[in-house]
Amino acid sequence: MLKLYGFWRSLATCRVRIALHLKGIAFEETSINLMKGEQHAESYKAVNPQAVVPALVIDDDAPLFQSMAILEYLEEAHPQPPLMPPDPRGRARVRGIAQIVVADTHPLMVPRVREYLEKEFGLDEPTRNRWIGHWGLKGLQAVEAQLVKDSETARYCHGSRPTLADVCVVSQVFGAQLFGLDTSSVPTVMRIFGECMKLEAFEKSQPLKQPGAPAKGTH
Ligand SMILES: N[C@@H](CCC(=O)N[C@@H](CS)C(=O)NCC(=O)O)C(=O)O
Repeated sequence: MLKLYGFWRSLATCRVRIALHLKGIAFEETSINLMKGEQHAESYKAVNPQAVVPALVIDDDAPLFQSMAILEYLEEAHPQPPLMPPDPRGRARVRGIAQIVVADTHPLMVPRVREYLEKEFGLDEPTRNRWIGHWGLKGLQAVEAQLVKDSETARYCHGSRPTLADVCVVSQVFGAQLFGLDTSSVPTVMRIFGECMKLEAFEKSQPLKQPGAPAKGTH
C-alpha cells in the first residue's frame, strides 16, 4: 500500500491525490497538520527534510517528494490511464500549464511564505490575503490566456481526457476557493474546473472532503 503524507488543505497533496485516484492506485494518507507546524517535527523531516507535504512512500523505499516529480513518476510507473498526451509538443504544453501553477503560482501562497510576510515584515492578515489574492489570480489568469489562445483546449485543458494540466489547474482553483477569490476573470479555467469536478477522482480529492477539514471553506 502506498503511503501519502499530506494535509487536507494542501494543494500540492491534492494534485497527487487526484492523480492516484485517476489511475485507480490504492493509497493511505497520513495527515501532517500544517496549521500546527507538524511539518517541522524531526519525525516528519526524516521523511521530507524540506518540511513540506506531499511525500509518497512506496514499498518502504526512500520517500518521493515534490508533487510534480511524483506526478511524473506515477505517469511513468502506471501509464494507464495516460495523464499526458502522446506527442512531445502536447506534453510540453501540458507541462507548461502545470508549471504556471506549480512553479509560478502556488509557491507564493504556501504557509511558510505567509508566515514570513507576517513575522519579518509585520503584514497583517488582510494585507497577506491581498498578496495571496494578487498572485493566485495572476496565475489563473496566465493559465486562462494560454487556454483561450490554443485550439488544443477542449473539454479539458488539453483535449478530451484529463491530463496533468487539469490536475494542477484544479488544485489551484481549490486554493482560490479556500481564499474566497473572485474567479470571474477566468471563465475557461472555471468551465474546465466544472468538467473535472464531474469526475469522481477530482471530486473526492478536494480539500474540504478530506478528514480534518472544516465544514466550511477557510484558509
Ligand atoms: N513545490 C512543492 C510545494 C510543497 C509545499 O509547499 N507544500 C505545502 C502545502 S501545499 C507545505 O507543506 N507547506 C508547509 C509550509 O509552508 O510550512 C510541491 O509541489 O510539492
